[in-house]
Amino acid sequence: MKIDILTLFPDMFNNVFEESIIKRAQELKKVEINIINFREYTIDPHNKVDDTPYGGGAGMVLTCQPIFDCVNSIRTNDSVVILLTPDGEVYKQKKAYQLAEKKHLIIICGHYEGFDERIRSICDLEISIGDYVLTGGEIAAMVLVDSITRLLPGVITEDSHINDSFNDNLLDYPTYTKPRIYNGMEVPEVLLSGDHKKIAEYRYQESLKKTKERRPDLLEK
Ligand code: 6GU
Repeated sequence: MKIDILTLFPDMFNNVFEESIIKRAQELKKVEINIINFREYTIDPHNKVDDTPYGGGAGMVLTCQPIFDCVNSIRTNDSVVILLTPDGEVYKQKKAYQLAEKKHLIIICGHYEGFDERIRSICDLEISIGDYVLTGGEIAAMVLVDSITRLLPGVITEDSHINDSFNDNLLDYPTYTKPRIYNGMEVPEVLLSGDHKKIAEYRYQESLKKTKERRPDLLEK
């Protein structure tokens, strides 16, 4: 998979993808991540990428030209163009799985007070990462890249994400490792039993219990 991220703040991405699983995914050529400063595409003599809003109001608005020209120069028939904006569809694990199937993602980070409404016309998808407002789409882009990359075949073993929270709309079950007793707290006996059927049933019940307590909304789906 190839992921192009369009941003005015490329330095925000320094080192974020240079650690741990995303670093390894790039080394294994499972994903190629490019950070593109779309200011390089402006035709404005002063390198401007924003302007005042028609009708008045506070703040500066991203103009169409640099983003249109940048997207048009990199998009192919395989591209999915994603706009990151707080008024987009709220991002869920299901969408991460869908996007992990794609060949090429183009992720546009909105910024400042907003962007020209006509930018939406070149986007296939508008995504928000939750009901709060960020100063820009950069951190949301990092969230998308992380959550999608870990799902790509060969990046982590499938076993590691098949039981993730949110698969089947259930939160993850509790896990334990050595020692068996720590500060007086014991590992549940069933996990030491070696009875895999019993263990699976225990884990399912714990997932269900935790989801009922913490996220009853998930069970309604
Ligand atoms: Cl994608 N962008 C901004 N600016 N704020 C957000 C967001 C995105 N998702 C949640 N809040």
